[in-house]
Amino acid sequence: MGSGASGGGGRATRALRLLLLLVLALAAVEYLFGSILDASPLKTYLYTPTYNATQPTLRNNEKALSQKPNKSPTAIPQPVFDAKNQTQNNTSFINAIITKNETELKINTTQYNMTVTQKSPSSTSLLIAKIVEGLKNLVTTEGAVKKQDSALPLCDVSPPDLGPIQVNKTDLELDWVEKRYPEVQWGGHYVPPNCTANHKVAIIVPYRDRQQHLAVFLNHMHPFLMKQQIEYGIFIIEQEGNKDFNRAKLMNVGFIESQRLEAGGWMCFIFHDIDLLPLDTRNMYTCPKQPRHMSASIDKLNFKLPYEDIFGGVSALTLEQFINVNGFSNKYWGWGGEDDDMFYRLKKMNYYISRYKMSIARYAMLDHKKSVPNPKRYQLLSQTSKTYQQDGLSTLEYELVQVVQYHLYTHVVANIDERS
Ligand SMILES: *[C@@H]1O[C@H](CO)[C@@H](O)[C@H](O)[C@H]1NC(C)=O
Ligand SMILES: *[C@@H]1O[C@H](CO)[C@@H](O)[C@H](O)[C@H]1NC(C)=O
Ligand SMILES: *[C@@H]1O[C@H](CO)[C@@H](O)[C@H](O)[C@H]1NC(C)=O
Ligand SMILES: *[C@@H]1O[C@H](CO)[C@@H](O)[C@H](O)[C@H]1NC(C)=O
Ligand SMILES: *[C@@H]1O[C@H](CO)[C@@H](O)[C@H](O)[C@H]1NC(C)=O
Ligand SMILES: *[C@@H]1O[C@H](CO)[C@@H](O)[C@H](O)[C@H]1NC(C)=O
Ligand SMILES: *[C@@H]1O[C@H](CO)[C@@H](O)[C@H](O)[C@H]1NC(C)=O
Ligand SMILES: *[C@@H]1O[C@H](CO)[C@@H](O)[C@H](O)[C@H]1NC(C)=O
Ligand SMILES: CC(=O)N[C@H]1CO[C@H](CO)[C@@H](O)[C@@H]1O
Repeated sequence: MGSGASGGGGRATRALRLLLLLVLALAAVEYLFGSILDASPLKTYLYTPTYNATQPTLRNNEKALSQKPNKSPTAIPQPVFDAKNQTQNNTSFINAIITKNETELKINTTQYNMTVTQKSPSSTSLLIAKIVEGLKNLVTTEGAVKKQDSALPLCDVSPPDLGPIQVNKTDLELDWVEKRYPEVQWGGHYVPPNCTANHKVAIIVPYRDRQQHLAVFLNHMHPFLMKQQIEYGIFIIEQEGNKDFNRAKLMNVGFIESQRLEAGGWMCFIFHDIDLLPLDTRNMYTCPKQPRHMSASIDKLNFKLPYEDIFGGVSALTLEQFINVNGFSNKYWGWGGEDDDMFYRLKKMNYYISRYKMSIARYAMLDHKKSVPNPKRYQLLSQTSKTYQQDGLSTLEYELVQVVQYHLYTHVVANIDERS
């Protein structure tokens, strides 16, 4: 914005701008939540499970009815994304939109143990990304997120009793883990009971074939995160189909879906491999001013940083940072490269990587088979700084297969294969 204009002309422009923002906001709400709202009785299947055991593989076999977005996408102005023109520094407006109608969007979990929504293959995600893209060019101070009135004081900036902790890698039953954390709300959502959290963090975990890790991960992460007195949600994003694992694209899906599900929106995103468990509660799961690489010091790598620019494993990005770099690439199928790709994006946008010191950024890694590296990764990487604007959130397409809220996590299943 930066214009110094004042007086009548300035006010008029401002009013016009606000009007435009309002229109955009309504359109965005429509797109972001249209599928949920329209769906309500017909396309949202509400299950009371026959038994309480958590069952991550539970599926609704019914394939969804098809539904087209009922508004023409052309109605939405789509500002050109210009990497050099990053004057905007505040994306709180996006959250304001998502907050818009909390009462309607809140999934009522008091009545059902499980909420399943399904929708047809659609390109609405593409539209979502486009909208997000458009909004980020509109800097506004008027759109600030309204702080919820709360009688509770803010939580301590540095919560008490933080320090090194043990990890228990023993295989566990999810049922058993579930019973241990009654204070966690349905969907793996936690809000500190005695103070107002300073941070609202979505933990995004790309997932496939790691059921033995899931229980261990949840059993470790919930008490770890609770200790830090943050508000958080855990989202397990599973890839459907037989194509090679695409970690980065799943994280893009997790970004969009977690934001869609959370009425107030998340401000901070931690992208987390399921096989990494933090060993020190001083390793705060929050987003600092610069992107943070969190898993710097891993037991299986002798607690040494493999290379300076590494950004894989566990990393933290603010909403604004993630949008500014256009999310992750969607093109990395198979193991490797996607985290370096993100590093290049961040560098291109003049961010730098921050880290805790090695004595704090410590992680234990769970055992698993080594994955097959993607032979194309170097070639893809060489293109990143030229192509990232055309590869990422702005071009994300996927089929949301289902969303299930279990007690300790929200399970999102998506088919991310490219449609031919
Ligand atoms: C689920 O478990 C709770 C507590 O263990 C029990 O009270 C409830 O009846 C169970 N629900 C069903 C549907 O089995
Ligand atoms: C870049 O931002 C400035 C200030 O907001 C604006 O005047 C200019 O038109 C923008 N340029 C592009 C290419 O968007
Ligand atoms: C954005 O950054 C500019 C310059 O750093 C600053 O003047 C402006 O107040 C900031 N705007 C917001 C909304 O934070
Ligand atoms: C949100 O929805 C509720 C229930 O439909 C309605 O009463 C309320 O006015 C809406 N709030 C806003 C801000 O639109
Ligand atoms: C959720 O459903 C329960 C049971 O029907 C109802 O009592 C409660 O008011 C609902 N909560 C919200 C937020 O709608
Ligand atoms: C964004 O703007 C709001 C309102 O001006 C301000 O309270 C908030 O601190 C800003 N956030 C960032 C990251 O600049
Ligand atoms: C790990 O957890 C299992 C299951 O609760 C328990 O039997 C075992 O003693 C624990 N091991 C350690 C080292 O705490
Ligand atoms: C919140 O306060 C209650 C009552 O003082 C206390 O029992 C409980 O342990 C506190 N919970 C946390 C997470 O600090
Ligand atoms: C954790 C939870 O909400 N469990 C509920 C599952 O459903 C049964 C029956 O509706 C409730 O009694 C449980 O409290």
